[in-house]
Amino acid sequence: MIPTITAFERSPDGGKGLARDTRVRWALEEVGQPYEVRLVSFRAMKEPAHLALHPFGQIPTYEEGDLALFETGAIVFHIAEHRAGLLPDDANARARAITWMFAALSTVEPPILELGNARVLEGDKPWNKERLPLVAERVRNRLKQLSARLGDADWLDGAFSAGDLMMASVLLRLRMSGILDEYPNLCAYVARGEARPAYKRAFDAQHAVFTGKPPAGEKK
Ligand SMILES: N[C@@H](CCC(=O)N[C@@H](CS)C(=O)NCC(=O)O)C(=O)O
Repeated sequence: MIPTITAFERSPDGGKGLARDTRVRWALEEVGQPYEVRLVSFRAMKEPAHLALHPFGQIPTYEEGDLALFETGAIVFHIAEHRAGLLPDDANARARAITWMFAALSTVEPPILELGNARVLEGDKPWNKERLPLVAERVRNRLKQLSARLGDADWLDGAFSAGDLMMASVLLRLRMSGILDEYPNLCAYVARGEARPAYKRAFDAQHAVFTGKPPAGEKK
């Protein structure tokens, strides 16, 4: 059964990998699972048909037979659980890889999202000048801790896993801020993720939506 995911019909970043369907595409590419994409407009995302799939009216969603999922953590976990390539076989190593997925989404991503909000949505508020450095400091604290843990390893816990896929996806969103550059080992970590053929295929497939040149193999 070929799964179908949803993605932006028009993306704020023009398909440069920041929309969260990228992580789902990446996971599907890592495990060699072909997929279809249904593009949705901002209006359609808030209408009943899409809300039935995603209660918060967002992308991505994932449909496979009778199963409909939302939340990238749940989707990537589902893909990793049912296909080989993203989680180790050893039970403890598997549990640790899953831990890194949660860490990416619940410990590292929130301050990064907060920084994005402070920069973009709150940029014109009179209190922004005071708040922005505080928010940026929270991001730096997390990156410092993550950087210390990663050290000079290639990946967070042995071989590349869904935990790295999620962590690199979360860190990618920081690049524009310049903060990631302060942590060379995290920069190199993200670059290693982006260099993976599966990531490149995922990026190209998303980018093609906006350049009008579908990459070979993707059904439209
Ligand atoms: N926690 C959710 C976040 C989903 C999310 O924020 N999606 C964004 C695109 S990257 C979206 O649909 N934004 C439009 C909106 O919220 O109206 C996940 O990881 O799937």
